[in-house]
Amino acid sequence: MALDKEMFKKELRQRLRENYAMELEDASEQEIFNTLGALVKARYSDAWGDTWKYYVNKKKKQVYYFSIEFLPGRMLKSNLLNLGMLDTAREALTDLGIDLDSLAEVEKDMALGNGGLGRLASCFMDSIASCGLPGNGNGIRYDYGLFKQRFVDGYQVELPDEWLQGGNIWEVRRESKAVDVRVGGHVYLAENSEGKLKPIYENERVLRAVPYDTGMVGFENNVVNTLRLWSVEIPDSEEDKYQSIQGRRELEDLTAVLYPDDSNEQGRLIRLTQEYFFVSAGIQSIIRRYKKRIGQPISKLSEYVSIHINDTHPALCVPEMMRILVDEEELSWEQAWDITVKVMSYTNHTIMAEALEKWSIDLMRRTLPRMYQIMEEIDARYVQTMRELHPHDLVERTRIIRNGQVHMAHLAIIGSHSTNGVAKLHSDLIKSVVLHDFYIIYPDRFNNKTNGVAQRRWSQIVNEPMSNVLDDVIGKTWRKDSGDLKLLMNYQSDQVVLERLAEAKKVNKQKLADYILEATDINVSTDAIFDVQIKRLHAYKRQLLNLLHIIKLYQDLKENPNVAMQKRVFIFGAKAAPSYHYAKVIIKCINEAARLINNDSDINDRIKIVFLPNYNVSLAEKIIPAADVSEQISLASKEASGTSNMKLMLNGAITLATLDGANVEIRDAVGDDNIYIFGLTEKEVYEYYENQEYTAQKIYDENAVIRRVLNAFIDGTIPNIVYEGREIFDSLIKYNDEYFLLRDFDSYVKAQEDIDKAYGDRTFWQKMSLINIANGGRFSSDETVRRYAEDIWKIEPKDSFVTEKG
Ligand code: NBX
Repeated sequence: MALDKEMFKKELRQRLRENYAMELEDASEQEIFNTLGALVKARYSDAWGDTWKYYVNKKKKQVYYFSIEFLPGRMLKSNLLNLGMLDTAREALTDLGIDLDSLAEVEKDMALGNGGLGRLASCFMDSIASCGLPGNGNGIRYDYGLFKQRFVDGYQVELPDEWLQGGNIWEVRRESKAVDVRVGGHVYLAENSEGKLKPIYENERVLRAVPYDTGMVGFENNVVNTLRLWSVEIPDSEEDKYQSIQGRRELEDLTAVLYPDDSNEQGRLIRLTQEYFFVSAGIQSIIRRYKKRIGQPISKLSEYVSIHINDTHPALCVPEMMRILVDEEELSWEQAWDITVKVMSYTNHTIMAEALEKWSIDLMRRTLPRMYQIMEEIDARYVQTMRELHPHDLVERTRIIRNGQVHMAHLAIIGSHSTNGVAKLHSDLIKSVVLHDFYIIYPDRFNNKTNGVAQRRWSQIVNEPMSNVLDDVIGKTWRKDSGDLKLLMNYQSDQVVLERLAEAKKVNKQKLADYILEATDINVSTDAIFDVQIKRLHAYKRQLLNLLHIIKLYQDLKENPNVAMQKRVFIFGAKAAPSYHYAKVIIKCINEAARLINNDSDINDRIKIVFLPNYNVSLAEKIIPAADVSEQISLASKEASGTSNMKLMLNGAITLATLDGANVEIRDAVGDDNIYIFGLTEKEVYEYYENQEYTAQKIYDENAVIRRVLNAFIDGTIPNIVYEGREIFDSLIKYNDEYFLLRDFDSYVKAQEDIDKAYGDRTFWQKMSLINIANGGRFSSDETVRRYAEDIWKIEPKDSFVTEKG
């Protein structure tokens, strides 16, 4: 039964009394939040159970999305929206003198991910439920999420993210579903009484994996799927082995922290154990459930279960499934392999060589001896089969165990039936360059699934002013089917609509300006262009190119204060991996440039730099609705897809981009006239690599503008960066500018000048903005997961569910 405003208020008060013996008027924000959370959870708990029963009773094939990262951010408003309660809750709380938006700020961000990959996993969880698809997440419940970022004297400082302090109202601990995971020790094979070879474990450690489940609420469809995150504990049977505090600590450390590096796998023992821990726990629980609830022979597993490997971190799914099928279910190797390949599918998220995961044989063998044996067997059989079909060197290059290392991407491709990239360009590059050898061997396994974003969160929830205008202009159907945003195209010349959208943008900009003032003490004007670059800090993403352009503007203005140009606020949000020295140097330089420019009275507020600390999902929700310009300026070929590009366009920002990742598809969606493209194409980048003819020094010598900008890093123009400035300078000149910043600089500056002019023509700009919103619907993760469901997972939506439930 739907909850009306009065009932809502009554229930909230009642629950407060029951849980805290308190009246609303005396409760703290945290207490009210917890109570509201419990109320919301109670509203979906029946549907959660019913969804599960439905899948089991109908023997629905289900997908399990294995990801070592999930990045949901806050869940209160999203759950309220999906339950159709957002407006009621807002009004009821207003009556009680409580502002929903400030109350929502009490919730700690669930930040169990680094960036795009983890956020994508969470967008998929939302969309899978909202499309009524039978799908669940499987991951790790880290006690500490991604570090909190502060700036001290312009340097990044990392603090622990204690997100569980104050409790997590959404999760349910399911002790009864715990499983044991075995690591370390030795394994050898011995014949059992029936003459079968069985693994014997010696001196292994047993870890108890306890699941915490969180409901993934679908949008107004009574579907609630499950995100299952595993936490480590000491099993009762092992208690006497863990008598020292240090021993206990070591074990409990396993799920304590998320590794904060989003590119460099450092081959750490704990990381490898983390990977195996959630993979083994997840697969064991799937098999247990399958046997108990589906009751079909194990040989039919692939008809009921699909497992998705999100990047290579869960690639041990392949040998772990083999272990269970062969060692425990006693299937033949051939039968087990056939099932495993049918069940597994894999997504690649990067072509950057340093991010391709490899483990030394030695570490693998010591940490996961049985896994290693199985991978050796997979590798040997692969070589044997392929040798008859392909040249020797091709087979050698593609095998799993090679040069003393285990190649996880090879394992994932060989052990699954589908490998996909995350944008058209990326998927093409995978086939033609990075994984070309595998494409020769398995041409049918490769496919593309362009990323998408949870549109309800990234439009309706974060941008109410815009959403209200859309409702008035095109009706409300876009809220369920974002394809209907297209209807807005009919209004591209409607002055009234353009003005209303511009007003909404202004409201968002003012809100962000208030936040900026509060967080950084910097005053910014909403008349300025809000130019936004928000993503992890990486050399290839080229935040430094953005900075070089800002320094140029600064120098132009110093030279001639009368230069005609729009006011601009350059907004950055970015965390650097704690061990990524160069990225941290860039942060320091941006912060020092900010201090210089923001306080220079000659500049007179015409340009400002705002580097907001601690970029995370909640901060993204504040920045994105207020953005005018979306910086997507990675070196072509390096960014697999990007997803902030999609969120920003959906909120009416104009994209300034290289032809990289999904930017290419954004251009196709909005047309050349509604996006600013610059820089080398991916083809040209590869030509430079082939001909080895790039010389940054030459550009520096010949281009006076670039020379002046670069000199600012070493001649004291930007203060307090004696060492950092030199490092930047050397990276560009002495070490020849790995990401071609100097090569793309002129065309970037030109594109920025075009943007400056365009912004001066109000109607022209507003029309571009409208066209971006109208075409943003194409990048909905609803569409993306439907494609996965149809092409890869072979699962079907539960479309009749709502009517069946009555
Ligand atoms: O995945 C990102 C890509 O860089 C983006 O282009 C893409 O849009 C996004 C979703 O497909 N990759 C990413 O975020 N990687 C990681 O976060 C990562 C984390 C840990 C790790 C390696 C990579 N060991």
